[in-house]
Amino acid sequence: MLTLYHAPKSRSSRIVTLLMALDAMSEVDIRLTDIPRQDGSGARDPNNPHPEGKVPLLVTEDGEMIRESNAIMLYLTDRFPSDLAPAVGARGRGAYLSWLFWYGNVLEPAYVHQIAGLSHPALTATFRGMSEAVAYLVSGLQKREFLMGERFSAADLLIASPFLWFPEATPDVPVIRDWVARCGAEPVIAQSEAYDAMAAQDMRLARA
Ligand SMILES: N[C@@H](CCC(=O)N[C@@H](CS)C(=O)NCC(=O)O)C(=O)O
Repeated sequence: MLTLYHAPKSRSSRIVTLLMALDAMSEVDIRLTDIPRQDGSGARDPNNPHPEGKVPLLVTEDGEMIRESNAIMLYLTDRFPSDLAPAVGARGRGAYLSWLFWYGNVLEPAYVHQIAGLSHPALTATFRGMSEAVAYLVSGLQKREFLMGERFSAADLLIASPFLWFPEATPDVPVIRDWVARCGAEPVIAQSEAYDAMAAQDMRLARA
């Protein structure tokens, strides 16, 4: 069985959402894991083997550790084939890979730099900025409901995730706002939020 180290209401929540969408929750042992939170609560969990104590971390049956949300999502969508992602060799695979890696390599850095109020020519040269990222996202959503076409995909799940957590950070562009709303209306989003609420409660009770 696979093992997922998961902290409720964190970046690992999107992995739980993906597992639900893939109908693969029964294939994974989900270990509820504490992490230090930015509000000062929480602490590193000594049982979490992630080299930085972070989540998500997926461990395979033979003990291989997979870190980084997009790597884990790619692994899971390959391992559990579905309409959420094109298989190797299928049409759209290149776009799918590009969206997953663009999230980690470009969007998240640009988003964090903006939140931190950072600006430097080296950052701009490497990542560009949020206005370029927003323009790219808008271009990807032209005449389509979701990034991969007419269906919700794992790429939508990943890329919409920061805007679903922090709606106020959603770029004020109708195409993006409407797409985030469509993603948020996917039934697995509410299911995963309900799972996390219960998991957070279980963790509080276990600590008390
Ligand atoms: N790039 C990583 C980021 C993982 C990450 O920063 N996770 C946060 C939770 S939202 C964490 O574990 N923080 C605990 C810490 O910083 O020690 C990914 O997307 O998987």
